[in-house]
Amino acid sequence: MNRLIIMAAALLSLVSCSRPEPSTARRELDRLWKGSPVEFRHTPEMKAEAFGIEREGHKFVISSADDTGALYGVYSLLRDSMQIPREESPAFPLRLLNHWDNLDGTVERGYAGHSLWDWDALPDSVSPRYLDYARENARIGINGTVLNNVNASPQILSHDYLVKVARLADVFRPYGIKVYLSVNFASPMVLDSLPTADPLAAEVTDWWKNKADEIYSLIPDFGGFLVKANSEGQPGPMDFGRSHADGANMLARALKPHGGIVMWRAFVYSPIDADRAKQAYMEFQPLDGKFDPNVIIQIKNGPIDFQPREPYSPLFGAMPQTDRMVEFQVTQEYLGHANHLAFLAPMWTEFFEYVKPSSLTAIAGVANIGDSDNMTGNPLAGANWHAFGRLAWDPQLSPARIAREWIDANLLIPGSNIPDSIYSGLLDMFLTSREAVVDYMMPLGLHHIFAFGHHYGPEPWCDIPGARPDWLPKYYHCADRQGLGFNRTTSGSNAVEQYPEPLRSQLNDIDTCPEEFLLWFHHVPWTHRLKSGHTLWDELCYRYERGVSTAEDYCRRWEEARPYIRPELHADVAERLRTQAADARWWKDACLQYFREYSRLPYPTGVTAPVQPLEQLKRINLPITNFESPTPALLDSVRY
Ligand code: BDP
Repeated sequence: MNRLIIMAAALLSLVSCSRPEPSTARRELDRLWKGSPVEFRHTPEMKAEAFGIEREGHKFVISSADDTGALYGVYSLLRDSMQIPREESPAFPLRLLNHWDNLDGTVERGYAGHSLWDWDALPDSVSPRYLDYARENARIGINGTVLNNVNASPQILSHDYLVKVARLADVFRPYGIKVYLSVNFASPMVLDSLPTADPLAAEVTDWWKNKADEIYSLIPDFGGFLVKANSEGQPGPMDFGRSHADGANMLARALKPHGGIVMWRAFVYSPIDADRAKQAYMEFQPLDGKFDPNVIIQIKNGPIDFQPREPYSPLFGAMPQTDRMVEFQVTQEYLGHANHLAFLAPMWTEFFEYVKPSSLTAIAGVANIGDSDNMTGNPLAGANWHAFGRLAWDPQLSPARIAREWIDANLLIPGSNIPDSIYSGLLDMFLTSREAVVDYMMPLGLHHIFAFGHHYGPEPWCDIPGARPDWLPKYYHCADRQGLGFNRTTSGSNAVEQYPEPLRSQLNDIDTCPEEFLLWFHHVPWTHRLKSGHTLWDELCYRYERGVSTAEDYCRRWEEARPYIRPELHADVAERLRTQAADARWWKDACLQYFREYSRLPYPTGVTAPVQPLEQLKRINLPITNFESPTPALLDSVRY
């Protein structure tokens, strides 16, 4: 009897000390690896979201301080059960997707169909795809999602919508994902007819405080707000004579009692007549140190706007007393939409060569996700969603490793014995693809020579009477009889001054400026010799030519890999790659003929002369909106 009591007491004390098993982690394990020899160990001294994996005899032990860490450990073990023991923790505490989804179901700059969020059906009906979405994100460590477009409808803060948002938050919570919302600064005026949205007016402060209380009563772990203010027509504190700091701090104070944050975007167009590349810095740098601790300034990776290649935004180094985060664009607004292969891990790791991850509090990626069957439109674009999450977790991961992970899990027929040479050809396609896009669209630091509006094809000649000059290609390429490129040196707009030494002097000197940024910082004479020994004109021609031949080569490699690729993907991707190659020729023909009107130089040997006359290319009109990608059939019909 005594022994029984002692045993029961011992058992009871065991139960009370140990935590229950992390249920989502166990469920995922049972779903993906039934009967697996895995034990979870609660290790309170570990960091939030971190995990460790080790072997004990025949079993694997996943240790973590919290359930999310355990879940991440499961996905990590499934990805790699060889490198054990290991311990991992995320580089950035906040790793978010930004959806540019509108409440009417369209997705701004989204090329994967409509929004995944079925607002009409919510909250009563919950699509099973929300769970798929949560799992996909948790698999790569994403822990937050901003559900709606930065060009935000005030309606998202109405009670009806908040109830729908709460339902989504319930689905995502077990997967460690918090929900955030983009908010419109004029919401109090639109939703409740307040006479003002002045952040210093008491009625406005109260409105936001009450709104925050309402949100947290529905969603206790709500993440916070993302704000686009005083940019591209969006309302903001400056409409009321206040600063970005006044606006951001007012919202931050409403959220603070609940633990929420404000991500305030630095993507602005000042009314001032300065070089577009200087504006965010000019507007925000003087505000350094004026933001509340729960405000983070969200800065696009480059100073202009998600171009195929930009130098890093100098604002990252100019606000040491303010929390900063980077905004990458996963959706390919300027990189061929859902048609082109452009694996973006190399672009993002290039950014981290200049901006130390440890200087950033968080990381956001503008999502490339929609309601298409595979959620990303182009099946290969799934690799960019994967890459974003993986780099948000560990920015030191190599693009090759990330690409391999994705190819192995998503492209190849399981068990297919793909020969090494074909596999490395495939891998190389991913790793070179971003540079190929740069070559055939905007080599040597050219930027923003896209067609107005849809940002798909070339339009370096574009002129729209009445448009802001800094929305037009000529503002950026500055082609004339002397040369090409934007002079941002001390003799020009002096944007170089925003960079620290010694980089500033390096960029300022035409001979030391990295050639990939040459035309970003310099107006270069057509006959100036580059490192290759070629003149600028010849090098420009060679780069366009190289871009075209690389894109054509992708079609051949893809065909070669056919026996090893999942059949349901092969034909779809083959058609997109054909379109990519045709688009590359379109870019080359349009840009070289147009710039040649200024250089008046012959095409160098080895560069095939453009096929379609410039006048014909200028007439191409793509009737698409900024919510869709042109189909191959549409492109063929307008081009030939
Ligand atoms: C530009 C997009 C536009 C976005 C804007 C932004 O063309 O659709 O609203 O950025 O980031 O790249 O706010």
